[in-house]
Amino acid sequence: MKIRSVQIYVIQIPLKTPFITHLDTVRERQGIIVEVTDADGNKGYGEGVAFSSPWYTEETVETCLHMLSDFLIPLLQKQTIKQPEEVSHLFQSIRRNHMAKAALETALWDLYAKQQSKPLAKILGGTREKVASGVVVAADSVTRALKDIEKYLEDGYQRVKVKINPHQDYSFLSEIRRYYPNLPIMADANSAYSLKDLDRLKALDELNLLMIEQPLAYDDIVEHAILQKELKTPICLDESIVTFADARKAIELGSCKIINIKVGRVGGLYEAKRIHDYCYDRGIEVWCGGMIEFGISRAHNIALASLPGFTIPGDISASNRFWEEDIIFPEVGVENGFIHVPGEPGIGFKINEKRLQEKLQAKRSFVF
Ligand code: OSB
Ligand code: MG
Repeated sequence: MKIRSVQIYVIQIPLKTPFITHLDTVRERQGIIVEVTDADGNKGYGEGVAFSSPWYTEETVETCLHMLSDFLIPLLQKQTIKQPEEVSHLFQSIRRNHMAKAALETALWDLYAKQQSKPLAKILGGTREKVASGVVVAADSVTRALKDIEKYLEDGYQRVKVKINPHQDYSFLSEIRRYYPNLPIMADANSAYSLKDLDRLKALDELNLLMIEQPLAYDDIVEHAILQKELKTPICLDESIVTFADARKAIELGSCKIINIKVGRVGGLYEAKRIHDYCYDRGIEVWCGGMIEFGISRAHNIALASLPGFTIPGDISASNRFWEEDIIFPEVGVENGFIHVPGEPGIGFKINEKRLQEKLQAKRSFVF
């Protein structure tokens, strides 16, 4: 792919409103933008989606910078690659650190698609012209949640996900259900429960939720299998699925009926597509997860969600869900509940240089 240089930009932008979960409250979003330039001057972009602290996974912005600078970029400098499919294999000598890997791997996919003058969605095998858009409500009061939902429904979102925990579940959700009897609602627990809470979780069955996401420990697919047998509501796994092998094991064990695929969590688009293909062949529904991301990762999500197995609206919202101003042109918008899949080469969005410079905290350059 004739890579000439890699630039890393670290940015930080405040969220319009705090994103509250039982694990952490995100007010400021730090992120890593990776820019890969080839010998002809084509540029591919990727985004590192780790947070500033390790509350969602073990990675952080700092660990990603370390991995990229000291291991991943040097590997790429040593070895020429023909296609982005080879990158996962190249990175196999480094254990985990999936978000760091995905930041660079996704940039190479964008670059490759631009070199081929094709939309990334088409390169990946996407079949949709638009993807269904869902939104996440991460508030700590039902009044706030209802206000947010009202606004999001006006914006056209098709599905609402609500963050839950043992202090904010049945009465919280049933209040929302009372206002919106027919709304597709799902709940995400981010591992707030254990099997001791079986009755609390069973009580949610009557609320007609689309699914419950990651109710139990992030690393326990055995207990999720036990729970799924007790629940009518489908379980969706998020944190538990960090590799293709995890997806296979969880499906074989009956730990979930649905999988949330996040490109960063699984180490890149190649692994994300492998999980999609495996689920598609077996009739397991998948949807694309979100990471409170900036426009570059959002663009990669749109391309991924255009694959045929993404049958459930994902956590892919408009740029203005989180940001006063995003770092891409045009910004991602939602129209009648859908996001248009770009037809331009690569991710189909340009970088908003002015915004990037305005929010820049640090920059590193690597010449090949
Ligand atoms: O558990 O899905 C999650 C955001 C950050 C970390 C973990 C999760 C989330 C979300 C998605 O819920 C938010 C979004 O980007 O829309
Ligand atoms: Mg989740």
